[in-house]
Amino acid sequence: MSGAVRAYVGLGANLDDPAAHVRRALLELDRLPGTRLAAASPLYRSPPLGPADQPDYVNAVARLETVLEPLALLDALQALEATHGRVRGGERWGPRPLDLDLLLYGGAVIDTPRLTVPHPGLYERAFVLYPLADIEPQLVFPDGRSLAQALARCPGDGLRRLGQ
Ligand code: A4P
Ligand code: MG
Repeated sequence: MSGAVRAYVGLGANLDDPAAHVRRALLELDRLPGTRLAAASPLYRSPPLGPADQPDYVNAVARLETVLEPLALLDALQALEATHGRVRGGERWGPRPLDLDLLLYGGAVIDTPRLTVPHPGLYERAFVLYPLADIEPQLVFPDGRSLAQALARCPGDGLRRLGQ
């Protein structure tokens, strides 16, 4: 696709067969308009960040090639969450059948009320950094820091790779 941007999406789920939600969402990302799934990490199980009284999460990271603008991509991700039965306005960091976070959009730095890119949790979350490293170990963030540096400071405690 000419003019396509490389975007990374974090997938998370911890309700109703979360691995199935994540696997289905990967296929659906490939079908978004103007978008192709270029790479997908293995699935991981991770203990919940935030309220502890919720099930473990299944997490993965996808690399997309997309011609969608950032806000159009966010709209598409939120619409996809809704088709997985996600109800907005629940508890922050609470359980959900599918959460899609736009982690990176090319080298863009975006700070608007609806969208912050890179995603603020990106640099310290094991369930984001380790799957990112599976698909792009040489990744450099827009501020010039490397994924390898972030990983060195982030223990993979509790993160377990799922069998496919
Ligand atoms: N928003 C701003 N920037 C972005 C972005 N880069 N990507 C806005 C996606 N959305 C972005 O998100 C709230 C609002 O953030 C959106 O309306 C959008 O305009 P949300 O998905 O409705 O709410 P949330 O997910 O409950 O809150 P938040 O702060 O986005 O939480 P996170 O960072 O998504 O974390 N533990 C484990 N182990 N694994 C997980 O995946 N996920 C969360 C949610 C908590 N604990 C977890 C995991
Ligand atoms: Mg979110």
